[in-house]
Amino acid sequence: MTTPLSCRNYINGQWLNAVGEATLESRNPADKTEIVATYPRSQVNDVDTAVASARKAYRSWRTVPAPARAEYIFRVGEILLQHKEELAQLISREMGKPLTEARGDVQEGIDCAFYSAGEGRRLFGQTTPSEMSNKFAMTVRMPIGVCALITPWNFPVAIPCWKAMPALVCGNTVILKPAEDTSACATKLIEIFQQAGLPPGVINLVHGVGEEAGKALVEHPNVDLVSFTGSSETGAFVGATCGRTHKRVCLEMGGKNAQIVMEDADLELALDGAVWGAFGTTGQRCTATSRLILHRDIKEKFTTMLYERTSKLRLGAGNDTDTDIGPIINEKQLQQVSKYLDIAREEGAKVLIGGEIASEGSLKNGYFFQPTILDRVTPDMRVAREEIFGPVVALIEVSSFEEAIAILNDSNYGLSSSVYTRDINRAFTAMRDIEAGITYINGPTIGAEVHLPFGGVKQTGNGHREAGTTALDVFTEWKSVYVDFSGSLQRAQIDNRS
Ligand code: UN1
Repeated sequence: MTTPLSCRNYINGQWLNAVGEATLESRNPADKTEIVATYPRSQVNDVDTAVASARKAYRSWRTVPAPARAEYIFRVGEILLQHKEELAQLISREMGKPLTEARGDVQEGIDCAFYSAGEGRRLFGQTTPSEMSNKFAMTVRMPIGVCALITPWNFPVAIPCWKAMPALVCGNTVILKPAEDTSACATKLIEIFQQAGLPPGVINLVHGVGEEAGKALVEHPNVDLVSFTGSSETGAFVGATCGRTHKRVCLEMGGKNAQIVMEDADLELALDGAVWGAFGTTGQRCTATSRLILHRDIKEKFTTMLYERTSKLRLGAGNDTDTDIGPIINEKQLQQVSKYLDIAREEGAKVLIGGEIASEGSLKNGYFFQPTILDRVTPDMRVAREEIFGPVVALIEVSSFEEAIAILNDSNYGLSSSVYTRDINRAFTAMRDIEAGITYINGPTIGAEVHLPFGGVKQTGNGHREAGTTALDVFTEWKSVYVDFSGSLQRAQIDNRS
C-alpha cells in the first residue's frame, strides 16, 4: 500500500495547511482501508486568504495580453500530457473509475487546455457602425474578476479544467474548491498549473467540506462569480446565495437522461450505447443513461440482449485491467443507490438483474453495487424521475415515436438525450423536439467533446453552457465601446434626426 499523499491548500503560490491545522482523509472507494490522501479542512479564514490572494493577482493578470495568458494554459496541456498516465492511475485509485476511463478524464483536460489556449488569440468581439458620423463602435470581452470553481468528484481532472482554463484565458483569477473525495487529484492538477509558471495568486486551491469552505466561498463578498457542478440540492443553495449577493453564477446540476430505441434501430449498436451510457463510470456521470425508452416491437428482444450483456460485466477496482465497472464513490452514495432500489421495489418495478450491494471476495472492502436493470417502470415512478447516480437503468416501454419523445421530455431535467433509429425523418424530429442541452443520434448519452457547449435545460442548469466558445460567455462581461473622433458633441438619437 502506498503512503498517503499529504495535500495542502495552494494560496498565493504557496502550499499551506489550513489555519486550524485540521485535516480529513480521502480513501480508495475500491478498498476503504486504503487512505489515498490527507487534505486540509479549510475554514472561513483560509477562504479569506485565498480570496485576497486571487483579488490581488487579478489586478495584474487582467492586463497580461490574452495570447500570453493562453500560453500558460497551453503549457499546462503539455505537462498534463506528460503526466497523463500518472494522473490516470491516481484518478482510478481515488475516484474508482477504470483506467481507460481515467485516461479519458485526463485527455478531456488536455483537450480543454489546447482548445482554451487557442481562444487566447480570438476572444472575438464585434465592430459595428455607429449611427453618428466620425464615431466608431465595438464590443470587447472583459474578465469578471475572482471566480470560485466548485467541482465534483466524478471527473476530478476534466471538470476543473473545463472551468479554470477558459476562466484564466479570459483574464480572471480563480479559486478551486474540489470535491472532498478527490482532493489528491485536484492537488496534482494544481501542481501542474504551478509547473506551468502561472504567477502567484492566479490559481488557488482550497480544500475542505462543502458546508464549510464551499459555503464560505459562495458567500464571500469579494468573489465575483461562482461556477458549480454538483447536486441539484447544493446548486439550489449556490444559486440562491449568489442571487442574494449579486454574483454571476453558472450551475450544472442533475440529469435523468434517456436513450430511445426505436423498432427500426440497429439493435447491436443501440445495445453498445445503452451499456456504455448506463454503466460507464458506474452510472456516475451527469450525462449517464438512466432511462431506456424502448419501442414495444423490440422491447423483449432488446431486454434479453441487455440482460445478457449486463450479466457479463465485471465489478472491480479501477486499476485492475479486468474491471468493467468500478466502485461507487463513497458509503453515502452507495446507500443512496440502495435506497432507490427499495423505492423501485415498493413502486412495483421489477429488478431484472442486479439490485444489490456487491461485497463478495475482493469487493468486500469497497463500495460496489451490481449493475442493475429495472423493468416495468412507468414514467410516474420516482426511479423514472429522480437522479440515482449509480449503475441503475430503468426500462420504459412505448408504442410510438411520439410517445417516446413525450416520455423523454417528461422530466424536470434536460441534460443529455439519445435516439437510435435509421429513419432520418425521426432523427431530425428528435433533434428539434427533444428538450435537452445535448442530443445524440445513434450514439449514447455520454461522451461530450470539449469544443461544443455543455449544459442542460430546465432544472439541470441556469441557462449557461460550459466548454466551447460558450464558456467565454460565462467568464467574461461584454463592454460596448464608442470612440467619437468628430471633435464635437454628438447626441445620439437627437443630432442625427431632423
Ligand atoms: C459530467 O458527468 O458531469 O459527456 C461530465 C460526458 C463527459 C463529461 C461528463 N465528457 O459524459
